[in-house]
Amino acid sequence: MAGSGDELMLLGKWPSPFVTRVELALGLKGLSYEYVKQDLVNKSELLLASNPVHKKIPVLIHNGKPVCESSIIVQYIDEAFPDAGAGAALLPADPYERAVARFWVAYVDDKFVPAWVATFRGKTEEEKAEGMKQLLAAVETLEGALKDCSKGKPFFGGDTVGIVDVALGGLISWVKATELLAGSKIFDEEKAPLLAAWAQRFGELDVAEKVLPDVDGVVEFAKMRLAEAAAAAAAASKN
Ligand SMILES: N[C@@H](CCC(=O)N[C@@H](CS)C(=O)NCC(=O)O)C(=O)O
Repeated sequence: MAGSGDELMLLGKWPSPFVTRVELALGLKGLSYEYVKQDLVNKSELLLASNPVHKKIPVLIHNGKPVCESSIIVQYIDEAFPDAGAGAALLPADPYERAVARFWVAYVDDKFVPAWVATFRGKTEEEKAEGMKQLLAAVETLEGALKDCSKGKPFFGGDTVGIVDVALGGLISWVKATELLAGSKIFDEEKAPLLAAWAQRFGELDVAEKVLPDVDGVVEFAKMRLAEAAAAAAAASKN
């Protein structure tokens, strides 16, 4: 467990990118925790009781108290365990820089994630193409954000990984899997060179190597889910 009486339990399921964010934050802080795998078809009493509003993973349970929503959990971990790990904070110390970092985390959640989801969950080819268009626009915006936030340093957080790195880093395997499934580049070396180099650098961190789901596995998982969704849609159209 986390030490000095702290008990941490993570309700998760492979290969959720939102769970990956929390695993990254816990790993960066060097915190140990119990991983409790969830069945999202038959949700456990523990999940339903811990996240009664959204009923989604991840949930972090700290000494019996649940914290929900991956971006909030990551910030909670940083604030609850300020001295853990190598000592580097995920949130900047300066209030203005904290606000800027939180803005970009919200941008990833509100713009990047829904566009990425639409690239493979869109009901028609047009919806998927529109998702890809919006995703590439978000990538272009994030390329500028990386330039401004990093100020020539390796990460959004500067010399060390910050909350924006964790928010976007948790999605890297899925972005790569989507590139393979869609047959087009998202973190394109030519159109978004800083972001492409950042993704490579982030993926090489020890914590990322341990935690990021294997890309081929994610591709297989996504194909399986898409086939299931297509079969369910076909069955529904017959009724
Ligand atoms: N905004 C949420 C998204 C979490 C989410 O979508 N979790 C999915 C798994 S990847 C889930 O629990 N789905 C179950 C459901 O929707 O019933 C977060 O960042 O934590």
